[in-house]
Amino acid sequence: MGGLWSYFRGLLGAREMRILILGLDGAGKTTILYRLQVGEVVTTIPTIGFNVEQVQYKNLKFQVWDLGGQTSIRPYWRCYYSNTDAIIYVVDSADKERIGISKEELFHMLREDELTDAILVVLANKQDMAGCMTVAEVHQALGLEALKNRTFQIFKTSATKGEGLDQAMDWLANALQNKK
Ligand SMILES: Nc1nc2c(ncn2[C@@H]2O[C@H](COP(=O)(O)OP(=O)(O)O)[C@@H](O)[C@H]2O)c(=O)[nH]1
Ligand SMILES: [Mg+2]
Repeated sequence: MGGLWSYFRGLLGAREMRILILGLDGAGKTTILYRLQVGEVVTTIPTIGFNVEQVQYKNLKFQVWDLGGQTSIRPYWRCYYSNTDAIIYVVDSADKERIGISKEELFHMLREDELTDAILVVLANKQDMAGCMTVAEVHQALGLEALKNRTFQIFKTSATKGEGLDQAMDWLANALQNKK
């Protein structure tokens, strides 16, 4: 990385921008958050019991938590949805078993009123793993052709190798700039 802040420079100093990094556990979200090298990651555990990892750089705030699992805590996610500018949705391309759950979670979330205008970046992560789904297969398995009226793009990444993230962040920074 390293290019991140040159991409986002045009957005700094404007109003606060909020970016959520979401996906099933094990998809690679925390790895990506650290890869972005935004600053110190602070983990908070709200009393209702899910981990929220957060980093802030100037007016840019990234927040991360795991989807899936307990449905009882779902309503509390809403506390974090307001004023969300973008969602980075991370998928483990090697996890064919749970891609259906990942799809359900994604569309469940996109139905939230407060996320109507959020830009969506899907990262087909773990592309370095043998036998993983291609980016086209992930697109298909998530049913992304059904997306309407949403600024959206999918990228292939390997968070551990640091591949593909620059491209995705470059696109996102541009999309945010156009939205501003
Ligand atoms: N091979 C491979 N492993 C990855 C990649 N991204 C994350 N991982 C690994 O997958 C596991 C889960 O990653 P983590 O970031 O904790 O996932 P999270 O639960 O979504 O935050 C860790 O062992 C990571 O090292 C990737 O692109 N390729
Ligand atoms: Mg994590």
